[in-house]
Amino acid sequence: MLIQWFPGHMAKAKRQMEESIKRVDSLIYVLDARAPFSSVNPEFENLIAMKPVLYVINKCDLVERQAVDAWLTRFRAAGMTALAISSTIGKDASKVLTALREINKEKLERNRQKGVNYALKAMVIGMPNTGKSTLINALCRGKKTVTGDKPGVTKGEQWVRLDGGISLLDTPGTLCHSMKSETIGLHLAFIGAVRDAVVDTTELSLELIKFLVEKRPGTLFARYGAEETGTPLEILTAIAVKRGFMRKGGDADEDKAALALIDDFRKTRLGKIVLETPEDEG
Ligand SMILES: Nc1nc2c(ncn2[C@@H]2O[C@H](COP(=O)(O)OP(=O)(O)OP(=O)(O)O)[C@@H](O)[C@H]2O)c(=O)[nH]1
Ligand SMILES: [Mg+2]
Repeated sequence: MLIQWFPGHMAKAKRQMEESIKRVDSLIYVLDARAPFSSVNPEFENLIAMKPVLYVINKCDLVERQAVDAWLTRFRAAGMTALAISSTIGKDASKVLTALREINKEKLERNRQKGVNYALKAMVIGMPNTGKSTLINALCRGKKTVTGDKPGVTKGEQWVRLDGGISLLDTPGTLCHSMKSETIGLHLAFIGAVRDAVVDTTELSLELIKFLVEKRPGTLFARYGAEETGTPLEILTAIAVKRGFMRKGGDADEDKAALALIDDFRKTRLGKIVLETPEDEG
């Protein structure tokens, strides 16, 4: 199943980011803990080559701790500055500011020696729905940016000034023109980085079933009492029957079951499930 979504606002956002990067000291690159590899956008290569980057693995509350630790180890081994947080939980986000000062240490020190009280500026980038605007709100302890449970909420750039002289630039989440692989596209769709309306959600749910049966056997049985044998469609039908999703004529409503399954996955009602590990990526 091929996933493709690159609306006009993303193309415009990319052009703007290429301009705005000149005005910032560094980048905060927000990744989704469920798919840290797939949420790295190959089209940001030119941006990350220009400034120091702080990689923030966000939404860590949605996966097991050891999965996050494995990714942190991988990123750090590759020489990347990375940390893991949940923007929606307590003061977790404040770690980002400490790390941001750290990656700009030399610049801050140079300015201090010159007697300049320098305010850091960072651009927050990432795939859609990874939690960029939520992170900024957590850091400014307010609701300065609009957030939402779907991709493409932020439509244009927005500066937010924090106490202590740091300014953050929120940017619209952007995907790439074409996905590097089918799996990457699927993972991005599972985590809600792709607008559901442009995806066949029933087909997507069959891919999710395939993944779960292979990598997390027992999950679907535990949640729905559905036997995990047969084709993904047969399993989806079983889920519909178990959940009582029936059409007027008495047939199972697989489309409704598909939506419920995807929603259950996103809300961790199937458990904390990471989609990819560093080993998968070789
Ligand atoms: N569970 C969980 N949800 C989070 C976390 N951070 C953000 N979210 C949720 O993820 C959804 C998307 O958050 P946004 O901040 O709007 O994401 P964004 O990256 O700005 O999205 P775009 O502007 O569309 O690119 C919202 O429903 C947030 O509440 C987190 O750490 N954990
Ligand atoms: Mg946003």
